[in-house]
Amino acid sequence: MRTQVAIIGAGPSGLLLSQLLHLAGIDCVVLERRSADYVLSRIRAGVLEQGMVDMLDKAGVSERMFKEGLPHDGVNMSVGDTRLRIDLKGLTGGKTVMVYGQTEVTKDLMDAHTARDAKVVYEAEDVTPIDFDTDTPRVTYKKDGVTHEIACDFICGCDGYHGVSRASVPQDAITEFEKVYPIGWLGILSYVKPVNHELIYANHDNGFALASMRSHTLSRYYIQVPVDTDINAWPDDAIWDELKIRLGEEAAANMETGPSIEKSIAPLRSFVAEPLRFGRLMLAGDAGHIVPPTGAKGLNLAASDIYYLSNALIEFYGEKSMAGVDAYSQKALARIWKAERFSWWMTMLLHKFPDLGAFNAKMQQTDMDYLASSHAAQVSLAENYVGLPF
Ligand code: FAS
Ligand code: PHB
Repeated sequence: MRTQVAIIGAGPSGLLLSQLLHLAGIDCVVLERRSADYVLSRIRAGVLEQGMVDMLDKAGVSERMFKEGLPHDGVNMSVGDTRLRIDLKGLTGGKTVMVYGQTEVTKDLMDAHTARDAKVVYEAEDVTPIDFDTDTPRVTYKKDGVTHEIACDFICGCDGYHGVSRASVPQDAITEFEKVYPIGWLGILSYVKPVNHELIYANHDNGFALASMRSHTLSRYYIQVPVDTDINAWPDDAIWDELKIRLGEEAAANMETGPSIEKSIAPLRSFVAEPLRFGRLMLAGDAGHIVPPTGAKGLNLAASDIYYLSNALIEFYGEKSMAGVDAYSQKALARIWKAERFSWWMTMLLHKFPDLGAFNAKMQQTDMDYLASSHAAQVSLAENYVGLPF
């Protein structure tokens, strides 16, 4: 088989790239090792920056998002007794965020691919990028016991943190920056009405909690837990009790509880690989970077990577210019590191680390008090939360 762009991974990065390239008349194949149902079963991001909303609109998959998504003008934060609403819209000249789950984003992208009978191979085994340091890269994979080979011009590694793409790059050609936090987020999904019409991030003496949502009837909550926590140690009632403590009296009084329909623990890590391009192989999304979810940046960083990468490939095929491809890594990393910084800062502000100590606890409280007293500090948080420009 031959195609122009081979994409490894059918998560939001891979499917968004595939959709944008198709609309530009560029032929691509997507290779995904899991089933479509498995990909959809992973409950992940919930908050979309305007940049992601615009990308989904450009990709022609925004209809349901505009109908069912919840635009949010503000977000709430509390550290100890200091509570604060950050007026995102007022502080950023009108920018907002859209609450619309990653599962729905991925489903909308999958439906668009199905509608045009796009070449997406699910349950592709042993996907292997080959010769990407030449002008004639290839990808091999196995399906139903048969080995296939795809000749292409470019390979886009959209296969997440544990994917094969970054792992295929020679160790001396890549530098990895990583910070692993000794905490995880235990998340639950439950068909109960959200406790507040906007998100609440709370740093309580017991630890971090987040009240989020997917709709007016489906809530998403998280509590910080030690990274080695056994999820069976947290029955639903214990989670609801802890959320009531950590989110404060007003939230506790308004909180509707119910059975969890999903419960999982995600470890927290900051990670960046440099560069993101190796000859004809480019990394995008979680394949190239990971942020702790505290800043709601993970999925949204995939959007800016795909913005730069799709434009670079469209330029290559349209103008036979490698300028965009050559500039991809540097452009993407400039925005990635700023999102890494914001996600790290929000994580350090809002969590009770085992080795925090009295001084760092004072710094957290003082950081929050400064935020509450400074318009400039709130503008800074707001412009990062709604998303820095692409
Ligand atoms: P993904 O990991 O979503 O997709 C990669 C795809 O590649 C997967 O479908 C995988 O099966 C496939 N793949 C992997 N190896 C392969 C191989 N060898 N061959 C073929 N296919 C292969 N972000 C937020 O903003 N907010 C959150 O609350 C949040 N929570 C998260 C919770 C968890 C547990 C995780 C893991 C991530 C979370 N994220 C969150 C970040 C998340 O949303 C990612 O940023 C987003 O999924 C990035 O999308 P992709 O780059 O497409 O990577
Ligand atoms: C979510 O709704 O899953 C969510 C929202 C904001 C975050 C992280 C996760 O920062």
